[in-house]
Amino acid sequence: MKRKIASILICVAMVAAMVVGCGSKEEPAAAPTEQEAEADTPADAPEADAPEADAPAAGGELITIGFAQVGHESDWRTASTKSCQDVFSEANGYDLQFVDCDNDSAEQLNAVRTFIEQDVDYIIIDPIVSTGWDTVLSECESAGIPVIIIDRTIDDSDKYVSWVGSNFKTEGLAAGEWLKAYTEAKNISEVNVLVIEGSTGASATIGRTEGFKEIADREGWTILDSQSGDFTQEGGQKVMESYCKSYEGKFNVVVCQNDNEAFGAMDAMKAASVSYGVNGDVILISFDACTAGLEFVMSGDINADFECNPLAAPFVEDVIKTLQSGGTPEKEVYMVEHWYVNEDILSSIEVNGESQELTVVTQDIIDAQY
Ligand code: GYE
Repeated sequence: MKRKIASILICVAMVAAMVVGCGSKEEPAAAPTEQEAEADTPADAPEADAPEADAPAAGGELITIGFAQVGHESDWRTASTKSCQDVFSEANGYDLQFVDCDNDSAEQLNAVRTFIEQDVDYIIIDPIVSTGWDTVLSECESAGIPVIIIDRTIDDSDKYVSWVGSNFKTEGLAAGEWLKAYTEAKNISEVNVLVIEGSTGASATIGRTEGFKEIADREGWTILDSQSGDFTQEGGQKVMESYCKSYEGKFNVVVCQNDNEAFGAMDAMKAASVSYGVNGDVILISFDACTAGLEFVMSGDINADFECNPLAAPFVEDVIKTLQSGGTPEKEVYMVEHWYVNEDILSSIEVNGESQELTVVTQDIIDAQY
């Protein structure tokens, strides 16, 4: 559907919007409850599979959406892609142009420019890196194509209508606060940490690094090293192999900034005869809490996993419906997330002065996860 038709529809739909209201759902960042932990979609998630009366496809034509996805580096990413493909299906009234940018920023800028040439109705970007966006977003603006940012943030431009994602710094702070409470509970006084970062320049990496470091500095922990494993299993394994050689016997905490890196790090530690997890010498912390990650939490191989929720597409659709009906969506929409642990020794932690629940992983939680 071309924007010219869309603008006519907007006028028609504005009346409906005035009746039904059009604010997108705004979720608090990470204030988990038991009930939410058991739910398989974010609390209050908009219906993802059935367009409503004022839905984009109301005019009978498909809404075209260009989605410049980061790549396919992790289980999280696979779930994010599937979430978008499920929601923005033809059956739901969309024509989705999906581009896997393979973690290549230049390719992602090209993809966005191709969407402009194709004159799509909306562009969704999950920014591989957080900078270098202002020029291309100005081009989208000049072409009159609304841009929605998903997952990672952009630091050097605000020329987009909405961002839907997670608070990565809060995730990092939560990991730090959990480690502080856990080491106190276990009477561990020396904390020597190795960090395996995500992809360099990604806001997810920057936020998780900053958040964790803030607590490490406050508590006087030693961060022995912090290198990128590029959010992949292979990357996590390689970095951990070299850490096991360089820091043999010197570390008791490993922080992997996503589950796939943790899978690789576990293989490397196993090969180097380093024991980890609840019965091991090394405390293993991870982020994402994908299904396989949670299985490792339940088995005690990963001590704690800080969830990042990839199922944002229903919220993005909500933004698009709001725009279609002439409304103004929220500029920022946060996903609901939970902090998962193996042991039942701490029930909550204080993050940013707020008490946040810790959830012990059960099979039901794993079965409901992405
Ligand atoms: O944690 C990781 C993925 O941007 C939050 O990217 C996302 C991160 C996620 O590759 O697994």
